[in-house]
Amino acid sequence: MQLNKDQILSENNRFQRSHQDYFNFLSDQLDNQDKDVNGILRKLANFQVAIPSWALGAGGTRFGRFGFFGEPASLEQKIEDVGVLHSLTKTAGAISLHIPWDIPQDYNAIKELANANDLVFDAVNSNTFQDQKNAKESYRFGSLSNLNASVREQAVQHNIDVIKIGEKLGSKSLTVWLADGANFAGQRNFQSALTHTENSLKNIYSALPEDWKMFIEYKPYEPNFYSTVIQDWGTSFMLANACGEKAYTLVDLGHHLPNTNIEQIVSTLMLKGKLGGFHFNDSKYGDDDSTVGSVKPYALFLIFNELVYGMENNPQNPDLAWMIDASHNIKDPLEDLLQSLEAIQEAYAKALLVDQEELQAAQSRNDVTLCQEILQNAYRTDVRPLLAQARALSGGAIDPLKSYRSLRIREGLIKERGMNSVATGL
Ligand code: LRH
Ligand code: MN
Repeated sequence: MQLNKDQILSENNRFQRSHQDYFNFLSDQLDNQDKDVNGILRKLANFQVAIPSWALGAGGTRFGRFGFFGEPASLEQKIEDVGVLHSLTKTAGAISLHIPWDIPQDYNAIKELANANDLVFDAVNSNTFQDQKNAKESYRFGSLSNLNASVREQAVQHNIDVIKIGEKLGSKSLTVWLADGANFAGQRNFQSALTHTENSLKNIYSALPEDWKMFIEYKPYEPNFYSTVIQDWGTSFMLANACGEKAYTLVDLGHHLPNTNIEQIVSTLMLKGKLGGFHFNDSKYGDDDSTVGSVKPYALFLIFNELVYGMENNPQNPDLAWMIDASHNIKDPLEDLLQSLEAIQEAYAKALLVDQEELQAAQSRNDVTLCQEILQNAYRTDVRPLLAQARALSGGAIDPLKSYRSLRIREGLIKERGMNSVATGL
């Protein structure tokens, strides 16, 4: 399924009048505050978020999975679904593949299909947290950290194979997330686990093409419930430094213990030039992989406030990789992703409204109340007309979710794929 420009235009005609009124009202307000409205619209239009190939079907938990109808059962159908998201939002211009869930059969055909949907391939993700059929070694007791050298070699070789797949697709980065750890105290020697992991990562790093990046993703627990080798940002940061200048830390918002100050972690990593990218999602308890901004929208805003500051003041940190990492148990995956894309753009737009100079001036005077007011005024601004205008100017939908429904896209996918097609992935 592919949407065409006329479908989007006829949809936008329905909303044009009310949207223009809202947008004019807001841009007048912002003009009066000397905000660069066109500058903000440009930044929103250029802000592209990669969609995870593993989040286009219904996820599940160990307690069960409720399939969602018309799921993409092939890599081709996954690319088409991301194409639909990008046609509606013009902010989802990339797909992030997970290997071996998404190994292309025909690389040229896959690249052509991505091109036809105006998509590029973002980071490729390795998988040494599941045993593959006919695999020589098992990852039951870890992969890159495993005590057994031939298990580590198998895991290192898998990552090198993933890089090769990414190279054929034009990807420029590898994301390494390790489930490695222990379920019980005494099960593993922490130091040997970390040392093996560091050496294994260095072996993968040495196979990284010159213009590639390696993202090291940390997580405090799950699937191991006593310790995880790469448990927090500090461990990832240390390993990235040990590997070299092409290695960075990847922040998955769901990979933090309750009440962790993630915006401070972001600020520190940007100052040190080691923040590589994000996996956006939201969570109330653990790694819930819920819709972005559905639980802690203010925390997401504070993170973007640090990102905007860092993007203006930390040239030592490279351009960031923006990705969603979510899993959908009861909602239409495409509706969920449309909401997540909206929440990310909303947090970014609000952060762009923060007068960083005014904030620094208030901070230098220790005017705490004014510091709060500067942030909260930006956060309390309804920026949705800015998002809609940026989309419309890029040929996207003024209201992607309403148009997704009124264009009956899910019904169309079910007609094409049937009720019981199942997507590979989580
Ligand atoms: C681990 C994780 C990682 C992916 C997986 C699908 O929790 O966030 O980024 O490999 O989800
Ligand atoms: Mn992740």
